Amino acid sequence: MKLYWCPRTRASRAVWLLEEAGVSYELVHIDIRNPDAGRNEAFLAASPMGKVPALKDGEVALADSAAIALYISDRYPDAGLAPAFDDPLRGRYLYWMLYTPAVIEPAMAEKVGGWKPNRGQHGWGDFDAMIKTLEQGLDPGPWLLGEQFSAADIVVGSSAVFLRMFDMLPDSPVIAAYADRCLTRPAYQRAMSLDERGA
Ligand SMILES: N[C@@H](CCC(=O)N[C@@H](CS)C(=O)NCC(=O)O)C(=O)O
Repeated sequence: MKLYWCPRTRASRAVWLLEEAGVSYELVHIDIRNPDAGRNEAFLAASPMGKVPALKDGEVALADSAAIALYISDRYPDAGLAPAFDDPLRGRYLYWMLYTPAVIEPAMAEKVGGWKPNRGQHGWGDFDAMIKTLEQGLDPGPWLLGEQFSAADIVVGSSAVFLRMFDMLPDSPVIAAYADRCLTRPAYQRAMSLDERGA
């Protein structure tokens, strides 16, 4: 399996995922910060927009960190990162899995871009609603599915870490504690050290 990756990007989320899954993989560095660096064809076949992370697993090629998280947790079910198809928790898992690309990231763009919030018309609600809804999703916690850690926590938890890193997290003890729980996971720490060493 090849993970097309660049340090200090959303690709670190996919490294964390693969470390949690315990699968073996190779990191292929794509230098997204250098527009003159040639782009690997296999990478572009997996990632039509030329964005990291992207993955090649045998015949399967795909990009987007949430899509990769869905793929890995279903393809390698022994890792226990996703509720089974007939588990009622599956609905909640899918909702939160898409929360990062569908809600958190557009809401972050709203905040950074200074866009006028429009909760009714914007698919992501607005930044404040995004934060409040996530706080509710973490009640009672400790994870989005309660006691069960899942790949949705890798995608959303890394967003919580990014929100704090970019100084965008309002006073939210619930989300701050969630981000801290993510940081203590051994797979997260291994992933960050790989990200650093590759940098
Ligand atoms: N929705 C995508 C976003 C990926 C993304 O925007 N990656 C950035 C790095 S954080 C990238 O590759 N930028 C380079 C470019 O767009 O040329 C995901 O979650 O994987």
